[in-house]
Amino acid sequence: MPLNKIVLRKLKMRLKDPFVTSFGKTQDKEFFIIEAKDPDSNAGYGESVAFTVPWYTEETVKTSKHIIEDFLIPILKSSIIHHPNEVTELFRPIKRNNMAKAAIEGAIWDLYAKRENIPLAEALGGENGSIDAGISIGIKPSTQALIHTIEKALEEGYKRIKLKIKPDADVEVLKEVRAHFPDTPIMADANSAYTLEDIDHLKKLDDFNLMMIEQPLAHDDIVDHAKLQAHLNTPICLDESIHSVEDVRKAYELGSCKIINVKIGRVGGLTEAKRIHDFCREHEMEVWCGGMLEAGVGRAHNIALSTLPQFVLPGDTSSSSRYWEKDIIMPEVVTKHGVIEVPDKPGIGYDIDEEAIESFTEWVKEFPM
Ligand code: OSB
Ligand code: MG
Repeated sequence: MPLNKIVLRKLKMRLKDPFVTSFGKTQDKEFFIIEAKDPDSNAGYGESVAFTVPWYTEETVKTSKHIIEDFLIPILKSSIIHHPNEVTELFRPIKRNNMAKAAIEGAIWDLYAKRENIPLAEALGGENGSIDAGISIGIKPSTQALIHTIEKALEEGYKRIKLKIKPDADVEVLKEVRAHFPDTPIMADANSAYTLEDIDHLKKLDDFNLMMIEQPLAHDDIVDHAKLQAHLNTPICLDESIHSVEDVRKAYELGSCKIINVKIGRVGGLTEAKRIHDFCREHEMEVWCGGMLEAGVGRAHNIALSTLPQFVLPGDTSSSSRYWEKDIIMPEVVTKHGVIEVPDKPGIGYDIDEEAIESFTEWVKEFPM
């Protein structure tokens, strides 16, 4: 795969509504679009997902830039790549910084699929022509506002509702929500807001017939999660704790969770995400694709990944319009009756909206290969 240029483009886009979690609020999304170009004018696109503040994992927009410019691009420059699944190995000498790695690796996967003239979903071994869409709803100022948002999401057809919870907004909120929506598939995401000392409190969540509780305990824990899972009927899903297929294996062996949320950025790219998928398939663990409030390019990658057969639960990939007044891809991602149709064009299958991307661009830097 001949590479002749990498373009690093810094964007800033404003979310329609601030997204609130147990850690704080995100409204302006800053990120990079990576463009990997070959001599035949094919271009592959990747999107970085680290936030400006390291509240979710340790990476930030600035650490991503540092790692991409100073380490990952020089590695690419001095390497020959035959297939995108070699990139993970090439980047292995650089520890962690998975979101920086995934942004580049994603662009190379897209370029590869375009050169092969096949959809990215097919290049990854995907089997499904459409994916089920769920929605992740941030913490709202009141339970009434939350119930209203859930009503709207259900009218739009989303197949499951994820709510954010935290220690002073959990049991009472879920009690009211469950009373309003007795049969809706609902799950709760704590973004590591609890400790094992909260075990009796967390056991109360078993009353609400939740599909799962996502990342209740520390971002770097799998031991306490195993202790907690032994006391809960509700399945635990791990998000922040999972950075690799090795982490999934250990969580599986310890019994730390029953379900895995895969995020391409958190695990260092599509190749590792696929490995996690394969492990889960072999061990009959349910898996779904999480989200990082992505713009269109990252969203398109999530859609392609979600076509793999063990993605048996609806993910957090929703319509572009849920996040943005205007997205950077054409057409935008649309959910109809809770389903997103997977594009059948080569690569990510969506075109870049050049005018839109320009309007959100702060700067562009080019790296000849
Ligand atoms: O914990 O899954 C999470 C958003 C930002 C950071 C972490 C998380 C989330 C979400 C929203 O839940 C996912 C999305 O809609 O993209
Ligand atoms: Mg989460």
